[in-house]
Amino acid sequence: MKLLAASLLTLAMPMVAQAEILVTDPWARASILASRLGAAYLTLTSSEADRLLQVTSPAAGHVMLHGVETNAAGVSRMVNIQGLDISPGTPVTLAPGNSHLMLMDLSRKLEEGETFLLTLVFEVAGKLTVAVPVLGPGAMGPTEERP
Ligand SMILES: [Cu+2]
Repeated sequence: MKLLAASLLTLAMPMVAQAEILVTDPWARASILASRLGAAYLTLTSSEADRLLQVTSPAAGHVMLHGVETNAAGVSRMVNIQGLDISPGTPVTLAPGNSHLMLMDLSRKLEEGETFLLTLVFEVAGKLTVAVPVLGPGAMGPTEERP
């Protein structure tokens, strides 16, 4: 499995280099039990105004853009977002408790240490494919993982 992850990463590299959008710190949480839902997070930085329109992954049947809304009673719920605007030079961070990429109908469990591909479609920059490492089930981000 490690070998496969490494070759996928190499494949994804040239596409990353050509894009005008910088994707940093992509990561996902390992699946809990048999859940077929997952979430992926990353930071997007663009030199131009752009908009994330769509996300796909071979690991998931469907990827949705989700935001989090908190009502007057303090109860949070996830809401669908039709697109994610990116202002020039301002990083947009998707993180737990905030906006995220919801992975629906996972083809199989996301195991810690694995990597899967995510293709992001932007209005201006076009398609961009990144390799997403799977961290532990309780991880809060890639920097916390390695002290
Ligand atoms: Cu969600």
